This record gives sequence, C-alpha cells and structure tokens, in this order.
Amino acid sequence: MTIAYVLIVVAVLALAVLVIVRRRLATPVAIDARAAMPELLVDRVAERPTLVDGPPSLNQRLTSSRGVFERVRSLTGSGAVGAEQLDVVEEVLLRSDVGVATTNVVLDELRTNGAPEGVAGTVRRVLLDSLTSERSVRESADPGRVPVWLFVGVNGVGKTTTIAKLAQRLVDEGRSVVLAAGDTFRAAAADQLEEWAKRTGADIVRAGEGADPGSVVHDALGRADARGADIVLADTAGRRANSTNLLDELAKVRRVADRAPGQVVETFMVLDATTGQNAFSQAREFLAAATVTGIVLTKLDGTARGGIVVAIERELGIPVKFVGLGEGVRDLIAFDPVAFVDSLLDA
Ligand SMILES: Nc1nc2c(ncn2[C@@H]2O[C@H](COP(=O)(O)OP(=O)(O)O)[C@@H](O)[C@H]2O)c(=O)[nH]1
Ligand SMILES: [Mg+2]
Repeated sequence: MTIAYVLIVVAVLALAVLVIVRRRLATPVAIDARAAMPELLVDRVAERPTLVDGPPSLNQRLTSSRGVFERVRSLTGSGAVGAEQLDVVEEVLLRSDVGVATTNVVLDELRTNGAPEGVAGTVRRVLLDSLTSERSVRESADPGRVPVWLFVGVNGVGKTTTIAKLAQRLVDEGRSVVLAAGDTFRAAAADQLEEWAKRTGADIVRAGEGADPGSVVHDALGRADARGADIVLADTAGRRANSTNLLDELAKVRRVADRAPGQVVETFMVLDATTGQNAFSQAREFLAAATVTGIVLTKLDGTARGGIVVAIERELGIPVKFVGLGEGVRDLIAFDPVAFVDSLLDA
C-alpha cells in the first residue's frame, strides 16, 4: 500500500515538474516571437507590393451586380415556390440583363419542379447549365508560325486596356510579347499602347497616324519572327468614317495577320458590359466581318447588369473567355462560370 502511495506521489510530482519545465521553455520563445513580429511584418509588406494589385476578388468587384441579386439570395425556404417569389426572381434576372429567354427557363424550372435546393440554389443551377461553352484559349500556332491574338470592337469598349492586361499576364508567365498598334486612326491610340508596352515589358511595333494597319501588323509579325517572340497581340481601330470601311479594314488586317509567318489563333471581340443590350447590335456587325473565337467582357465592375454574360453566350453563341474587372493592369480574369454565378448567388 505504502509503496503504491509513494509511487503515485512521485508520479504526480514528476508530472508537475514536467509541466512547469515545459511552460518555462515555451514562455520565452513566445515572447521572442512577439518581439520579433513587427519587424517581420514590415519586411514582408515591403517585399510584396504585388499583394495590393493581385488578382481582384470577384465579390469585391461585382458589388453592383451582387446588390441586384441580394433579393434572390435572401429568399428562404425550399420546395414549392410562390407567386411572389417568382416575381422577385423574374425582376432580378431581367434587371441584371440575363435576358428574357434564360429568365423564362429559370421561371419554368421553379414552377414545374419547385426549388428543392432553395430558390437561389435553383437559379444558380439553371444559370450554370446555360454557361457550358468551351473556354480554352489558344496560345500556340502551327510549327514555324507566330500565334496572333486579334482584338476587335468599337471605340471605347476597352480593347487597348485588355491587350495591356493580357500582355502583363503573358509576360508574368515568362512569354515574350509583341504588341501591334493597329489602331492608326489617331496617334494617341498608339501612344496609349506604347505606354502600356513600357509598363508591361512587352515589345511594340507602331506607325504614324493614318498608316495602313495591315502593314503595322505585318511589321509586328516580322519583328516577332526575327526575335523568336512567343505571341503577337494586335490592336485595331474601333472607328472609321463609316462602318463598311471599318469592317473591310478589319477583314484585311485579319488576312495579313493570318499569312505566314503569322497565324491568327484567337480573335477576341471586346464588349463593354455597361452598354447593356447595345452590345448585341455592335457585336453582330463585327461578327459579320471577323470569325470571332472569344469575347472579352469589360467593365463588369462598373455595372449592375452582370447577368449580360449569360445573355451574350446565349444570343451570340460565342464563349466569354475573359472579363475585365477594373482599370488596373491586373484587373482581368479568365471567365469562370462557377466562381461568377457563386459570387452572385452564394449568401
Ligand atoms: N472600370 C473599368 N474600366 C475599364 C475596363 N476596361 C477598360 N476600361 C476603361 O475604359 C476606357 C476605354 O478603354 P480603351 O482600352 O482605351 O478602349 P478602346 O478604345 O477599345 O481601346 C479606359 O478609360 C479604360 O480604363 C474594365 O474592365 N473596368
Ligand atoms: Mg484603343
């Protein structure tokens, strides 16, 4: 018995000593870490300024569009959907420019099958079902050819800014990029692109005001080929005395860009999300002149009509490949339907 007591007391004492020793050991380390922290933090912040202009957060940039969807997000309950809730869904979808056709698909689904996953969940699913395009972006050409991305769209939609953003992205990935200042309508257009070339580290080929845009693109291809550059991004004018001239000119630029050593691997039509339904009439004109392989939808940050992405894909049958979320050089992201729809509909 006594031996057992002694053993227990010794064990308890040993445990107590162990705990005290560990605390002693732990405390100074913790104090040291605290003391060192402010300096460490300052160093880190100073070292990584890119934190400030890293990829933008969708929720932050889509504030206006998220605001419109707030009323759908706040609809509670699941199962059968009442007339009032259907009205809210209809109004929100139309206000955000999702378009009549897709809005009707959503309403039919809610009427017929109710909302087993909640109203917002059902809207989310139907919107995602309508965003199933193939969105891969081609960056390489056939052997011996230089890949060209051609950018078309009316004046002011954001072509030049988009080119700068994509150039930055490609340069960040280690590619060598040549910009072709094919908007020769005003000298300021080439100046603007040249400024971006400097900032992004891309090379640029430009000519004077009124020069033939085809020859600018031709020269850019020559330069890219001679220097073994990875890709040419070609800007174009969004205006001419009349639209027939503009479209003829674009067709010609495209022919030049697609002739060896060049090969057009993507033709991006740039559309401004804030113009709403007007974007469609613009788009159709351009579609007649160029084989568009992808849409860049700019200024989604500045509009409550973010649903226009859905309408564009449905009406034009062309995938939205990138979206612009601001004026900064990193404010462009590859369009991801799940992240986008979640941003609108996740609580
Ligand atoms: N808020 C916002 N502004 C943009 C975006 N993309 C372009 N812009 C602005 O739109 C204006 C016209 O852009 P620009 O690239 O010159 O258009 P371009 O005439 O088609 O070349 C400029 O003030 C840009 O900063 C975007 O995604 N968001
Ligand atoms: Mg421009």
